[in-house]
Amino acid sequence: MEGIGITVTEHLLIHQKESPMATGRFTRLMGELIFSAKIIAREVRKAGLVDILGLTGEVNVQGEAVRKLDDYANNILIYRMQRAGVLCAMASEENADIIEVPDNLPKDEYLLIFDPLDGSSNIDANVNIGTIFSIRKKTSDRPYVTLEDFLHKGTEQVAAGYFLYGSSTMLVYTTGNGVNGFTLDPSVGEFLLSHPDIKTPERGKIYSVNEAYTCYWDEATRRTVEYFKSPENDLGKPYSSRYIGSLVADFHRNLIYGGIFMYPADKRDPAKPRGKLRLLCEAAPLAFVVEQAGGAATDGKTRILDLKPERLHERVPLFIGSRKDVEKATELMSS
Ligand code: P6P
Repeated sequence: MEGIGITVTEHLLIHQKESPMATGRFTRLMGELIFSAKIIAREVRKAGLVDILGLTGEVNVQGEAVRKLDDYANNILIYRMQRAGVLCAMASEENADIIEVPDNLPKDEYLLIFDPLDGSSNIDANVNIGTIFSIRKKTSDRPYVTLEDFLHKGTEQVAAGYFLYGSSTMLVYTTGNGVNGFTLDPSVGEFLLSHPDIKTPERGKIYSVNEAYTCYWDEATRRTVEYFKSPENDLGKPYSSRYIGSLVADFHRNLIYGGIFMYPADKRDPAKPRGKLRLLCEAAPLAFVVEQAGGAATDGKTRILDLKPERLHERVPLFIGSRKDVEKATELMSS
């Protein structure tokens, strides 16, 4: 009988015995995360119809105006994941401090870090947005969780990925054994394996950067971006410029087609000398995914996964995508 394809739950169970998370707790964690994303996807789909758009009047820790859908996604994830019974704490891009699982709820040793709705400034324009997640394990033997438990290198992630709310809803994630993509079939409410074993081209033809900030870049950054626009580059012709302004959407397109996404440091805001993107909830999870797909990610000098954060919301410059493009950018940034 013609099946409907492999569901993400089947995929998790097939690989559960091959993974260090063989106890089923990891499968349960992913199951709850997927359920939360289905709820968020439902709200994103109807955002244009219900008065859920617009501002809540609040401002998040990043100083950005919080839109209702942002808030909604953040609350859904916190509420559901606190009840998953496998976490001891979480950290959200929208919350200043870590979020512990209350004592009256079941706990375990996993930590979850997420950006609940990245690209949210595009919500009103119906542009693709996404949820980025990073799954780690508490390694300290303290009986309680502290901020220190989150401030570890990206190499310690046990899993990472993102949900993309676009023309279709997708889940792309890795547990360190390659990258797989799943597409939500809304008719049955299941994520089905649609992109097995994703590998990103070793050199792309696309560069993604917001060139409005050229005047704020240092000389090395300008030289690096100019390389991708030059007919003298290793591709032998200028790369195409593609910039959506929604990290998950820009990242996903480059993952599939090849290319490089850059968000360099700039001199715009003295409070953000290392750029806008966050290490723990954006750069590190996407760096894990891209490396597992054969790509690379650096801050212009150092491998993203080797960076140890000093603060929960630490920001880093990000050069991520096809390996040869990132290597070239890192070489030029360091020259
Ligand atoms: P800019 C969205 O607000 C976001 O955090 C990322 O999704 C996106 O890549 C970036 O900011 C866009 O920033 O400064 O180019 O508008």
